[in-house]
Amino acid sequence: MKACVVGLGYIGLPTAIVMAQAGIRVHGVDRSADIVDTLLSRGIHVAEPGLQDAMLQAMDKRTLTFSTKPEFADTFIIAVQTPLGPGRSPNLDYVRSAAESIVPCLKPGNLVIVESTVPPNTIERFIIPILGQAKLEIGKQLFVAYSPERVYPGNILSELVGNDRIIGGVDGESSRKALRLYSRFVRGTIHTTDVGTAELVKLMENTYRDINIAFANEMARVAETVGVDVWEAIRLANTHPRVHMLKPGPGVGGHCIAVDPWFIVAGARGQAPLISLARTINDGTPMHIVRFVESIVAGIDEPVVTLLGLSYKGNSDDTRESPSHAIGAALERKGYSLKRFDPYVRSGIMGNMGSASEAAERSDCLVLLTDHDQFRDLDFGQIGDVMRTRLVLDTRNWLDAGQLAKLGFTCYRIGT
Ligand code: SAJ
Repeated sequence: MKACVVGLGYIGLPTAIVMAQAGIRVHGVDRSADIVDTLLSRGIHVAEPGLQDAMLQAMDKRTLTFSTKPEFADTFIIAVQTPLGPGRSPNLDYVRSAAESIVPCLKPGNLVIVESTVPPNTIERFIIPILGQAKLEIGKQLFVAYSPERVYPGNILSELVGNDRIIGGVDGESSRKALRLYSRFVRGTIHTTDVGTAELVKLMENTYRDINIAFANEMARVAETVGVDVWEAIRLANTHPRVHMLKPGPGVGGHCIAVDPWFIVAGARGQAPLISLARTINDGTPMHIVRFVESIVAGIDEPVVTLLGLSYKGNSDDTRESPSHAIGAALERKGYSLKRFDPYVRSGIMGNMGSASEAAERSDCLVLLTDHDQFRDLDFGQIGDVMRTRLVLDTRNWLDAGQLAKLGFTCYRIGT
């Protein structure tokens, strides 16, 4: 069995590696020569625990190869990005060129699986016509399925194997063939369905999370207005057996949850007002944080603000769609001097400084944006000593407010 994985990003590369570990011969393809060169020289461009070691083992066993061009194989997996295009419409350019690139390699009996997140009906209306150029009869000579990735960045290797998987074949035989492939390395339950349902399930999962985060963010503002601590209220609400509220924060980042709900809206012809509203609430949250900061530092002459955390979520170096971009830019537009520190992001990138103390020097207010574990261990005594004014805004309820107060800080938390 040989598989060709097209797209070696944070889904395609781990998938190729896990399949190779399961004894499948895998050829990984990326159109970026830089990425392929990095991998061939045993480096890695995806920061994910354990990934590089697993990749090197597979390369050493010669079950994993890389190049910029697809090769003949039994199965082709498309795992390229689908960003938002202008007007919040899905940009399928990468999926199109990935599908076109495999057409010359397709032979009777091949299976093509799309893992990229796509709008409803993309496989039937967009992918099948492209694959049709191979002149193979779908369901008899060429088999096609959609199987969305569901892994959690930071825990990808274990979730790729352990999570349940959804497979939607364009027909029964396509589903069965895809099931046989994933059964080689998935330990979770594999659920088969039709292709349209599989496409929608993926979008629903991330939209479910987005809507629930929007609810939490809205409740934080309600709590601020009525004078209640939202964190305590959420903790207590979650003691109800059927309530599982998520957490408010500085906004929703990453390239999945902040993007995928728009894929539903784009195809829903006005039937998704709740989804649009949730997106709008979450997209408006960074400006709420900016107003919060303004109110805290009001009265300070030429305030200096320090952002703690630039990545979109804790213990990650990923800054894509991070709320820190919008918050930093808006504060700068308003004339604040800004300093930034994130232990996971390389120095210099986005103005990132070498240490928290350096970023806090002469600062008036720390704004904690990311729930990195390391931030809990910072020496706030030393940090306070170099600050001009000891103010903290915690947007994640992450720091020990009592401890900070003892060190002379005035602490604010969103949602209180
Ligand atoms: N966030 C909150 N409050 C919360 C939870 C998250 O404000 O209670 C924020 C985070 O800080 C972050 C954003 O939401 O900025 C998204 O982070 P996340 O950790 O919820 O999810 P992602 O984007 O890293 O990964 C999601 C996952 N989807 C679900 O949990 C339904 C993952 O399983 C998907 O594979 C991934 O999207 C994807 O690629 O689609």
